[in-house]
Amino acid sequence: MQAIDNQRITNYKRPSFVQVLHGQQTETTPVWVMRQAGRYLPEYMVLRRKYSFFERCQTPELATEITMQPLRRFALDAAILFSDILVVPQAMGVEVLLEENIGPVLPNPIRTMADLKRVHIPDVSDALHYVAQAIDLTKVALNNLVPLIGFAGSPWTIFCYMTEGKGSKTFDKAKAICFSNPELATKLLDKITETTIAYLKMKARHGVDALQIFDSWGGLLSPEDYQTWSLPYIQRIINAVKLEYNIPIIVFAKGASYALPELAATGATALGLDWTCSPQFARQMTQEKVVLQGNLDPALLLASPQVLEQRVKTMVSGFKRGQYIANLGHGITPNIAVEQVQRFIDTVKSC
Ligand code: 1CP
Repeated sequence: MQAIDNQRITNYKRPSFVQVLHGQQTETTPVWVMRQAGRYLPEYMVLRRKYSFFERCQTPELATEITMQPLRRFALDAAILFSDILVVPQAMGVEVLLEENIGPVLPNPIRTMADLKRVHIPDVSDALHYVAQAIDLTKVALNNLVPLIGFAGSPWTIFCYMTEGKGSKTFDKAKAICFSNPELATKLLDKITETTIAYLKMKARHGVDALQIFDSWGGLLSPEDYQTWSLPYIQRIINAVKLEYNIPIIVFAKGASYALPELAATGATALGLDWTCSPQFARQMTQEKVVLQGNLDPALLLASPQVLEQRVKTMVSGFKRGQYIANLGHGITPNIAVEQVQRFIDTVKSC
């Protein structure tokens, strides 16, 4: 395969991300970027033109290469395995396509009890073996110098796509199922949860250093509904994984800062924050129970260098050293210049 070297990292060791998650002191604030492997990188675009999205996810050499791309440019403190949250519904028997200019499309969404019969709990070591292989390969490339994050969507966020059939600003069809057919909603969420537990355990078994659960659409729920339709399923995952593995778990519930106290009580090691809450508010809501991660508005990477630097400094000093991992408040967008990512990382390191 051309343009792929899966070259090992040899020159630097970056332990601070794992140290912070294990409650240890560090000299610098660890930093990584959500969606750091993605479309703002010209070298990603080269592979994107040559291979389809799921080819990139399902070919371990390609997934490894894309995981490594941002690490060759930037002194990031963690790698995140290139994949997608939607490989899980795919493994459960639901077709998922990624359409240009539209995004994920699930042509046959789950809306009835009859539809639910099509959904199964797979043997993840079979259906998602390519993810395990990509982890093995990436671990070799990372050479124990940079930690690797494995991830999954939260059951609620996966449920949103499986019922709605595509991305949405409101996911009102997904919510309608919860409100009008709670039995169906619960049964589907149970299946997703069981699959996700097995999936994350597999990742832990293959040696990822931390897990992140993306509850990207958690914030679409009211505080009351969050307690019913998202939190208990995340709790089940944390309990099940922690029972077998001593691995840090980060929960990123976008737009759901109202649930920070409950999320801090789940046993999660760290909570990811979006930019709609201040460091002071997040700390007050969570006390000293968890590490906090975030939360620069990704749009600030479009600001002038001076404004970006000043806002990063304010953010880092707001969270204070220790129990903190710097990141954006959501994924980096394709229109960001690589120099601004460099500036973001350098500024965190200068604080
Ligand atoms: O090249 C392309 O056009 C594909 C764009 C793309 C990429 C780079 C998609 C499609 N997924 C990914 C990779 C991806 N997805 C990663 C890689 C690791 C990294 O962070 O570098 C991760 C962690 C995800 C997770 C993901 N996929 C989430 C949760 C995180 C978030 O941003 O909230 C979600 C919601 C998805 C669904 C998804 N997959 C792809 C897109 C464009 C979307 C979002 C669509 C929507 O808004 O509904």
